[in-house]
Amino acid sequence: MAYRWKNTFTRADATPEAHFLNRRAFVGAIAAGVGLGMAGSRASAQDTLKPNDWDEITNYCNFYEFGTGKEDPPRYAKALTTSPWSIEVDGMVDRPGAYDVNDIMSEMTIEERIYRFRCVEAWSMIIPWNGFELADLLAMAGVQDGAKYVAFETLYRPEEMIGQRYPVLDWPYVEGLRLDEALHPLTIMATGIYGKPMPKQNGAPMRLVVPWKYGFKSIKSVVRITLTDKEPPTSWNRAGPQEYGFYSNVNPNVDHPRWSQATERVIGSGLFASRQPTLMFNGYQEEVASLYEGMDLAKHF
Ligand SMILES: Nc1nc2c(c(=O)[nH]1)N[C@H]1C(S)=C(S)[C@@H](COP(=O)(O)O)O[C@H]1N2
Ligand SMILES: [Mo]
Repeated sequence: MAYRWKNTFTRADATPEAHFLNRRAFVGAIAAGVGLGMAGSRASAQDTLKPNDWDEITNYCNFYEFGTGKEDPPRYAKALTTSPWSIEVDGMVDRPGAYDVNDIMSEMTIEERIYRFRCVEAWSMIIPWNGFELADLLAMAGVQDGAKYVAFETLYRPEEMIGQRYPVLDWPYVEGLRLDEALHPLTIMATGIYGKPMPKQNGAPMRLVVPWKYGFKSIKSVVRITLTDKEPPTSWNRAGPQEYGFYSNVNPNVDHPRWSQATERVIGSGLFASRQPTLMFNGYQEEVASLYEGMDLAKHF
């Protein structure tokens, strides 16, 4: 197996202490470079990131299923029924099926991960997610040899998702990762923010978070995960193939055709919103650069 396999799953404990301890364990493991083949300097910096506050994270959203304005999701996502909720895991897996999100969560170790978040529109935040590694969910389903990609799909329910009544995107929203990206320990399924359940506008009950890629790769309110041997279609690539590639790694040296990606507007920095330089792979270069060794990142944008 080219990837980490876990055959035991720790029962999640949602107490704040457990979040704290698990987070410390994660940061400690990274600082020591355990199993990740990396130096500690960059990753330990994540412990010093100062998160945006709750109101900023939950009131400035992109979730086109509820409209295209930043304030639309907070207003309209209340209509979404998030329980019961299951995720269909299918394709090249040993144990396909509809996994109830509560069952998934009870099998997973929920950690806090404070990550940079960089939207392709050139704004950024720091978000204290709670969640578990996608690799653990994939191990639960049993990835078969030959699988090369993971495809994701968001709920399609126009009765509750008013944005889906308009052909802004080809619904349902779909995304994809290469299998090694999906199995990377930085890639998580997020189940909450600030120790609270995931707000509906941020992708309840469970959404992907891939911190070194532009925000649109972090697909919300996931209902299907498919293991496949072919590169899956992605919503924004279908909508604008010249503007949004499959990889969409944060890269200050490869501009969007219509704007620069060299800097980003920091959400919450006040009236005269400050800009800061955008970091290669959104600051996760040491952890993920090896995934793209030998690739022309301007071609595979
Ligand atoms: N299903 C779905 N997922 C989505 C989107 C969307 O419109 N629909 N928007 C993406 C974009 S462009 C961004 S920047 C992030 C925003 O996440 P946040 O609102 O939690 O900050 O969600 C991503 N995931
Ligand atoms: Mo975005």
